[in-house]
Amino acid sequence: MILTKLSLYQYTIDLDRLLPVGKQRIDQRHGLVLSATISSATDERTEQVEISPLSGLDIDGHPLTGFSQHSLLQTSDQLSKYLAALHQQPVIRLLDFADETEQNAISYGLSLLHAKLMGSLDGHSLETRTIPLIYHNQDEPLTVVTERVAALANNVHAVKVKVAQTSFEDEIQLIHQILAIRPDLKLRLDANRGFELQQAIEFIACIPLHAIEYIEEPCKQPADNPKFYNAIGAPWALDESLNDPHYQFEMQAGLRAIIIKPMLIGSLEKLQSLQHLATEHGVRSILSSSLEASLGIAALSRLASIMTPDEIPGIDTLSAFSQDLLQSTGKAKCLQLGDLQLLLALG
Ligand code: OSB
Ligand code: MG
Repeated sequence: MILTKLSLYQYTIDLDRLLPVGKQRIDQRHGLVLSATISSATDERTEQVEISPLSGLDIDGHPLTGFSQHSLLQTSDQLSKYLAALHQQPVIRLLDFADETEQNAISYGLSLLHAKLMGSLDGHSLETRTIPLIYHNQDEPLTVVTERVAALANNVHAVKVKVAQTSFEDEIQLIHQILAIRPDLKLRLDANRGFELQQAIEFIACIPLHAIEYIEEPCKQPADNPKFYNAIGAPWALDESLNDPHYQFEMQAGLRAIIIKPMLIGSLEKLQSLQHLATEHGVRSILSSSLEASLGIAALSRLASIMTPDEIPGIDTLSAFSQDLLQSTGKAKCLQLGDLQLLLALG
């Protein structure tokens, strides 16, 4: 099977509501779509993948920090060079470039494209499950958030709540309101490294421990996370820490889950080895979005149903997108390739 057609597109999609990226907010998402056709004498198959590094500017014009290390331009530049080298080559060569690049979004995208072209993601359930993402934008009344909680389906058993964003009092109040509306809900809190050790302990002390599934990155200094657990007994999860190119899985007191964002981590092989190490230590792996559009979210959902069939991925971020991208999820407009900006076409 030879890569006979390769094309690269860029999309821009406005968001209907602001999405959190750590403490920052974005109102628009940009990314790339890579389309590839493989051909043999008798057969042909075309697949697309989304490659959207989480970088660029927030609503105040500040660069997003702590997520993808490369800009969209660096990504499209390197991809353009790779595609020229891949054109008319065997499909397996995608994996060589996935290994070679230091850009994790490209590594993920090329290895995902290989898997899709080989049919490895075919035939798994399309049922989309997600953990609702609850956060309070400063310009909205709190009732918007509580109404959203009240509207949650009964088969929703956990929600993700952003904390360490506004004031201690407001956030504790919000969490108590959530639990008053739905006492059965388990909380996946996410502090994005927003608390000093002592603040994290004091915050968690105000929430019933049995309601807490885990808190993502509670402490500013990740080395404090085990101390946090030893002080208060609340399990925690790693997210941002995995973005460090030198991150190596290491078991620590209270570590309950790792939040795997494939677009930030890299190839499917790398995701699987990370998951394997975590599983060996009884640590859960939760796949989660890097704010991809619907094409990327559909792939993530497929991947989660294969890699982590017993876990629900964190992909509720798609609900903020004003348009779908190639894969319809029922939004009024679903962008097609012809609607996107063509950057490169080979074959
Ligand atoms: O803080 O976990 C985060 C998305 C992009 C960047 C950072 C984060 C997120 C999410 C994704 O929260 C949604 C989820 O994990 O449920
Ligand atoms: Mg997080």
